[in-house]
Amino acid sequence: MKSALVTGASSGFGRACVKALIEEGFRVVALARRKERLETLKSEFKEKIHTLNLDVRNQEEVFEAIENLPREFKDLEILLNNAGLALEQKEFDNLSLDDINTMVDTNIKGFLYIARAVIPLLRKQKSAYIFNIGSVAARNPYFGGNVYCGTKAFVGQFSLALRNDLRGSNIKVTNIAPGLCKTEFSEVRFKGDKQKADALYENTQFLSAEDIAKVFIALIKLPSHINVNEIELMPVTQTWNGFFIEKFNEA
Ligand code: NDP
Ligand code: 8X3
Repeated sequence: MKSALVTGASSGFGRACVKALIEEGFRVVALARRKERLETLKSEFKEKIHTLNLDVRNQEEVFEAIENLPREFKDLEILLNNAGLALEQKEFDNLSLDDINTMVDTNIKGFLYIARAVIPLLRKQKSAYIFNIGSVAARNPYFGGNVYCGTKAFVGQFSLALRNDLRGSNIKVTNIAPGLCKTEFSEVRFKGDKQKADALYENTQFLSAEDIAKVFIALIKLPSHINVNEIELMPVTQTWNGFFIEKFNEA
């Protein structure tokens, strides 16, 4: 049976993709920090799931856990490198150093630890597939996006560059860059302020985590010779807001 590893499996895109992969006949290694959420997945999917309760920022734990995967989960063919977060939406110079570090350490460094630990396993397969979760924020700077936008731009460029390094390996790489999608993302960003988070999704149509999972599964099912480098998706209700132009007040 084919295996996949999904980071950020306790919520949102990750959890929806775990379920979709299992429906497609994969065994899944599900990684996240919240143990109780992982236990719920384990009790639902039993032997089809192996849970890794860890923080992607912990370099040592990441490498140790992946090195010691049970034999029946070690033949990884798919990596969904998805765990990530935004914190706050305010001017960079008002952002705390803790928040800056958490975003960089999770979205860039933790993301790289996972890729670095898993790619040697993917290389052992006849073919394999790496999905990185970027964002529309990578190419569309918005007020207060600063560090988060930068981390997702990193994911996008790293994904493209990685394809060069993997040439000849039969490992595909796709950067999936979603727009507005209702998950726990905004609650995390606004640090539990549910009202502020909900306001973003009020009176509009947003993407769901299941929508992302559908796109993910459709990509997996493409013919083996096609590599989709990047895919950006938004709800139809979302477009761009254009440039902001400062107007001087006349005296
Ligand atoms: P959620 O907040 O619902 O899920 C985030 C997941 O990441 C959780 O499972 C969380 O698990 C995990 N995670 C966060 N930090 C860590 C860590 N240090 N170690 C391990 N796991 C971690 O948000 P989404 O599903 O929306 O987000 C998934 C990805 O999609 C993120 O990279 C996000 O930036 C990106 N994205 C989201 C969009 C949106 O509008 N929702 C749009 C574009 C991109 P736990 O807390 O249990 O560790
Ligand atoms: C999440 C989408 O626009 O809130 O990556 O940054 S956005």
